[in-house]
Amino acid sequence: MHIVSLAGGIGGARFLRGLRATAPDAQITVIGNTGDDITLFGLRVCPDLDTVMYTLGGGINEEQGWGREKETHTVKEELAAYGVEPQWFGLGDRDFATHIVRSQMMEAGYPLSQITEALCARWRPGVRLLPMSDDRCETHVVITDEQGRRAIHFQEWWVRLRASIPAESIALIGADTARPAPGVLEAIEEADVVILPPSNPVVSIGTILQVPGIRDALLAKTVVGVSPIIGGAPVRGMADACLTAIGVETSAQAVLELYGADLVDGWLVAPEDDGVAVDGIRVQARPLIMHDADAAADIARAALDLALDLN
Ligand code: GDP
Ligand code: FO1
Ligand code: CA
Ligand code: CA
Repeated sequence: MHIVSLAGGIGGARFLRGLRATAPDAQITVIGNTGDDITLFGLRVCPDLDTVMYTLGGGINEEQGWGREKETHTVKEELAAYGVEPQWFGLGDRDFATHIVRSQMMEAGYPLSQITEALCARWRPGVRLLPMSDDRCETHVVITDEQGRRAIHFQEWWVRLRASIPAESIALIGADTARPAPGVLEAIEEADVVILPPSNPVVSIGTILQVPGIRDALLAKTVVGVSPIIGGAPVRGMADACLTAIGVETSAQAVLELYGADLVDGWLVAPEDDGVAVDGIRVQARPLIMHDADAAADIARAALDLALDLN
């Protein structure tokens, strides 16, 4: 069986760990969000790809959900001692090595997809991890602050500002001309089922769906999604601020409608959201909090069973 899953960072990675556990014999291809990517100190940082790679590879900082376990911050302290900006983004020493390898390979002309494959040769995540695109496209957020109305990088809004200033709009710069990375459309074509994990519906799943060709390719497939919104709030993070920015209510119903009845065939919601309904979509209610690896595996199993049933 071939499963394709789109994924952002923490929500996607924890779900994928459950999916891998519940379907050990399946071939899983992950299409990762690269809209969060940013160049800092001359190095290319891919937070969501790295979160998936480290989580599935056993190197993640479990409490934080991103970055490496047993991390130290000597390089960050030394950069700060030089007064080098930005100081609001915390790269750890172990994590720096990943970005150095990636940037060196980019400088040598390798595309991100091949670089990601090379990095995964070390981490052996047990899935095939593909960036959504080899073309650079980054999420930017329009805000108004004391400097006036301007667009800033998504990371600055998310990490420095903690989404405290409302986003007036969110745009994926470069989306118009981005092409799906090699293997992405082929994997979707070959997939038996497609699963949308409980990732951020705007800046993770929404971003991947904006790469020309990906959404259209998914329409022909059986797609089951897991709601990242429970009882009108994100389980973790600030997805509500992203949904508000695009004029969508923070609810399991509204996220389903955002994805669309043409795309989604099945939708898992939490028990408190029982009653969510859209014509033509099979909705099931069940516990959706990934307390631990077992809980994540149960949720993944439910999503997979629903997809196979719909197939
Ligand atoms: P990020 O890139 O690190 O922000 O991670 P993702 O985009 O993959 O996932 C973030 C989303 O996951 C947030 O909207 C959360 O509400 C959702 N999320 C996190 N943990 C859980 C969980 O245990 N259950 C559900 N249903 N959603 C979760
Ligand atoms: N998130 C933070 O809240 N603060 C940080 O300093 C930070 C550093 C960081 C470094 C590498 C990495 O892969 C992720 C990092 N994150 C940090 C998380 C991440 O940037 C965001 O949560 C996501 O991009 C949103 O999905
Ligand atoms: Ca992300
Ligand atoms: Ca379909």
